[in-house]
Amino acid sequence: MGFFDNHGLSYRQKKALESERTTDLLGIEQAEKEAKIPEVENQKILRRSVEYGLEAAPSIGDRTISTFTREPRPAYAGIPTFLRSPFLEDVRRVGEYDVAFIGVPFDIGTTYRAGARFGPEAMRRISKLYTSYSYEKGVDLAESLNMCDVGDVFTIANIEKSFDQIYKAVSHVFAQGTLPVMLGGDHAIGYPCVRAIADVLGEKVGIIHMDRHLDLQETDMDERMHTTPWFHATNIPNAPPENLVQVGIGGWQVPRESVQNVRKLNTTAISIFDIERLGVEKVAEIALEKAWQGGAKAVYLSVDIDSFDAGFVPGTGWPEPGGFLPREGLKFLDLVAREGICGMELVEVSPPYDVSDQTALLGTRCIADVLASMVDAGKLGKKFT
Ligand SMILES: [Mn+2]
Repeated sequence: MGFFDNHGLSYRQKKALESERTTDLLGIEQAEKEAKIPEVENQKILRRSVEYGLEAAPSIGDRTISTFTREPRPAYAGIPTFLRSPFLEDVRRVGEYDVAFIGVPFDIGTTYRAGARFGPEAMRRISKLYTSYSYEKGVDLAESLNMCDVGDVFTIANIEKSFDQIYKAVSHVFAQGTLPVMLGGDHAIGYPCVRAIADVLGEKVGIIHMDRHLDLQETDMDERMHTTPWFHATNIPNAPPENLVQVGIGGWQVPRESVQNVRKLNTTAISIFDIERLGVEKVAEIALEKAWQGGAKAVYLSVDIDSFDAGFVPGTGWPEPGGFLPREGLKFLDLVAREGICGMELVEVSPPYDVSDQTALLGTRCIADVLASMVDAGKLGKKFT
């Protein structure tokens, strides 16, 4: 008998006895979850593409391929709508959908780099890289949601008139019971978007706002620029400042007037150091507690892409180092979305300053993840069933 007999079972033998341990892995769990997701809608899309786009040339073995692309393949082909959702030409029919993507090509509220008017276009284009299925979430959006892209709001070269247009567009979609998802656009749009939702809802709405900046000034350069939306949004009687939570704040671009308004208005500002100190889960818990307090009926989600560390988002109006890392930010969004939101905006993607579309891609990712988290948590599905 050698000394090794006292060492018990070898590593591999032990692992064989504990084979069920692999199910502790989320990666394996999600692979198993995939088996339960139907493929009905995806099959319909393929069949329709062959019908409308004609059968492929005889030499092509895969008969799901069509002559003209009418489905999400190849990624480099096709006319981009957001996440390949059908373009809804007749917006009077928006109530037939669970989710509507609304482009808001507006950047005259910017105080440094402009370019966010091209944000919707860039996010639509890069969103072609995404299938409808997310591995981590175990959700296939095509199977769970009816989504449409209603195109862009007709914005005008005038801030206040554009606000009126955005207000009308978001009100129309939200009043039909469809989740409005705004592709910004600079952050000034936050005010008309919240005003629309608060007016249609008629009950208290909370706001969760991810940003490096407070955006709480009354005016900037005498106008309601992208540094002002939350001052005006929290003036709406049923969107009170006590229910505004601002997460990720910090750095050298926060005007002192905004900071003074945190105290005056009694909003909740959560610094990026709080994320570091308390962790994402705890911060999300605090944010949800504050946003939903006092009988809030719904929570609106505003995501400024500059809340992420500037290294990940070069294509934005006011980049600031030290923000959320992508995995932290996405985790925070997951925790917020699971409780349900009534609308979302993704703002400040400025393609002229972007590198390899990475800012637009992260913006797209935030939106897709929020939708999948809501579906997974049962907060969104074929017309809320
Ligand atoms: Mn910002």
